[in-house]
Amino acid sequence: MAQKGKIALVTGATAGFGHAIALRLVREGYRVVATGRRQERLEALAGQVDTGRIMPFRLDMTDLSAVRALPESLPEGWREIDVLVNNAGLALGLEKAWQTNPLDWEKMISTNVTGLVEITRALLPGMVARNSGHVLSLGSTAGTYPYPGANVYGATKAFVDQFMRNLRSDLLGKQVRATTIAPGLCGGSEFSQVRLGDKSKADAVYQGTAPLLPEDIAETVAWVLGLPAHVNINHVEMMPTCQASAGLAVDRT
Ligand code: NDP
Ligand code: 8X3
Repeated sequence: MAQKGKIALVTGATAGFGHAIALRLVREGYRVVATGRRQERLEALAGQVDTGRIMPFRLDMTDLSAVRALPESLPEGWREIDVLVNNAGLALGLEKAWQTNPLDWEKMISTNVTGLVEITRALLPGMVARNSGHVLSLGSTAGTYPYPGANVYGATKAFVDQFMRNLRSDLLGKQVRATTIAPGLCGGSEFSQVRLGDKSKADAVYQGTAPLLPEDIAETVAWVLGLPAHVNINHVEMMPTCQASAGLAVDRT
């Protein structure tokens, strides 16, 4: 197995994409550090695979001193992270910009942007020193295509994509890869429930659709990581077949 012995750290592994990605990477031969705030979920995830394949590690992405303390705070034998999957993130609300709660904006920025850049900054020196590694981040189609109510969420995802592209510029000449995966409508996760705060509203988002599923994202992550070392995928945009980008809007009132 090509990835045998390598270590991947997946943020936000307690639900949705991160949970599916962690399990998929174990199947690919990685040992996985699974992070998130809900410790019991991390323990349950680790219990789904052979002992020693997943290391549950509680980490709040907005706790910058904990994020900056990586990798030294990881248990011995788990510190040399080969692959960082920046997956933890959230959207809050769909209100128009002038109606939003500024605290929601702050939380999205501190998780999707600040936490993501800080953990990348913490783990990148090790990858560069070993001249081997891969940083893979979850962007979104919302980072490319605006829609009403996406305001700051979409902007955080645009940031992620440009951060990954700029990383590649800095990393030119190093065997450290950087990739954004930007999915569109994806069900089977807690994303819409977190965003809308209500299960029935969240279910309505996917009603009558065949959305992407967390396993589709995990499959894409495995594909990107499994490509030969001389191949860097910069950006993957993926949508379910039932979705397309909308046209520009014109106000005719
Ligand atoms: P989920 O809500 O199912 O999972 C989000 C994960 O992020 C959870 O494991 C949660 O863990 C973690 N998380 C959130 N805040 C923090 C925090 N402060 N510290 C640590 N972990 C945190 O969402 P998805 O799986 O759907 O989304 C995963 C990523 O993919 C996100 O970045 C999202 O923006 C992006 N995305 C989602 C799409 C979708 O349609 N679902 C489409 C495109 C991109 P815990 O609560 O335990 O801390
Ligand atoms: C999640 C996809 O369209 O809800 O990033 O913004 S969308």
